Amino acid sequence: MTLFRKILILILAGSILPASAQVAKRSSVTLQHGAHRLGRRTDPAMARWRAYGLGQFLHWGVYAIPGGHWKGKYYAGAAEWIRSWPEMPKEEYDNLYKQFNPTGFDARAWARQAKEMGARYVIITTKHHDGFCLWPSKYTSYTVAHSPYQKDVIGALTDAYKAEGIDVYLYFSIIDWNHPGYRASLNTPADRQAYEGFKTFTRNQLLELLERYPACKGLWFDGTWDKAWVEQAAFADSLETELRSKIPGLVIGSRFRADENGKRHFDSNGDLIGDYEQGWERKIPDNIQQLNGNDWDCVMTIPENQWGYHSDWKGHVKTSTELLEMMVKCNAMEGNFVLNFGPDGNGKIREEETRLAREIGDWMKTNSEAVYNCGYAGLEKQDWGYFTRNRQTGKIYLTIFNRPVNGKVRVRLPAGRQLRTVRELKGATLKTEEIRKQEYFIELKIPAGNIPQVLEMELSEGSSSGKEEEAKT
Ligand code: H79
Repeated sequence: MTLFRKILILILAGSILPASAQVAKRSSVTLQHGAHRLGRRTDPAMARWRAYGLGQFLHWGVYAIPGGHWKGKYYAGAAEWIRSWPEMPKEEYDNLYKQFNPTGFDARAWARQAKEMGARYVIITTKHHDGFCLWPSKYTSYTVAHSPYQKDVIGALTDAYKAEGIDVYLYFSIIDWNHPGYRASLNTPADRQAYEGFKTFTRNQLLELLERYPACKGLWFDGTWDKAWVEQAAFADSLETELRSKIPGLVIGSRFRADENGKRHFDSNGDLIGDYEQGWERKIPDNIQQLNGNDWDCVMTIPENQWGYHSDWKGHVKTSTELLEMMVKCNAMEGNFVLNFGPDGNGKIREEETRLAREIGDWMKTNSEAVYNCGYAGLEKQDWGYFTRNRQTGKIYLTIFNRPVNGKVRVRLPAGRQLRTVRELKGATLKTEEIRKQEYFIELKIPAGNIPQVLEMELSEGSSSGKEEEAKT
């Protein structure tokens, strides 16, 4: 091919690329270990991930035994961090596994409850920062196999959730306070040598997990911010490729690896590393612009910051309507909402969590149509709540969290779109009134209550008939 033809093809290719990819072409730095792809994944496995809407997070480990207390003292931090508390003798914590015997654990009961709540996927802690493994890893003795319980918790959960039709994702912490080679930073040649052993161990464990649990759809990494790990761009990049080769379609977020300049989540060119933005922990973006068109998840705790079991929650505990609002807000901005549960040391899910799961599930039974496979509707956010749009059917939903005192929802539409009909889900068509050009009232029928109501709206092309009466000011 002549050089001229090559240049011509490049120019033509540039003009047909989607806008997002063209923006990404601004990149100026050549990277060995940056983003592997520009723009969203378009394969069926990722479409499946995108459609979940609601997920469950499970934090379970030996930290559930002290449950935020030690020798009568109250630990105010996140319960799964109790080992790092000066009041907690490390030696004693590292022997807690000898008491791990959750006789009340019933994987099927957890899975049923998650199903009833409406969760479409679950993320399970295989190993948190303390290093304790809920599966019988060959590469350390600090596992459930050496506890009095002995049985494979990850195996039981994987089977039980799969049986309920809930996709399983495995959480894995790179921070490992139990492994002798783990370091937060590498300051001496001895540190570097020790860390090489830790890297081999990490690779072995991850490959082991994917081999043992091939139904796993993705990995949710945590504890990747320490300098020692951030410096492993080449290793982490090739490991990610290796992991992906084991399970086709494997979903891995932006938290796993940094680029060679130590940039995390977004590489040195600002491009997302991994399949989705994984930085929304206990927080939700204000608007869709903040997400730059990327897939993303939000992982949320029920109290302010407790993931593992803490027997004595302090501060605000979210209600089911608050959680539902967070979920729909995420969905409306194309995100998945993942709600955390921290079962106790005996394997029971606490009463507060069970009640919330039931309340969310009750709502989902009638309204999940506005959640599953629903994303951004292309309409501006309005005061009463959130628009969502089903990616397959194109149906547009309104979930009303702030019911106006006049009982009417005010909907503004962009130029060129007209409101055709609005109805309750499986219910009556509602009366609408055109207030002015591109602006309508929808008269709600059901009385005000504390249940967020969902409506389905049909639009048609064309402008509304109302006269434009712009006041001169
Ligand atoms: O697994 C959950 C957390 O334990 C983990 N990510 C979620 C999914 C996480 N690890 N670190 N962080 C979140 C952020 C760091 C928090 C800390 Fe603290 C601030 C560690 C020490 C001070 C909060 C307060 C936790 C312990 C005390």
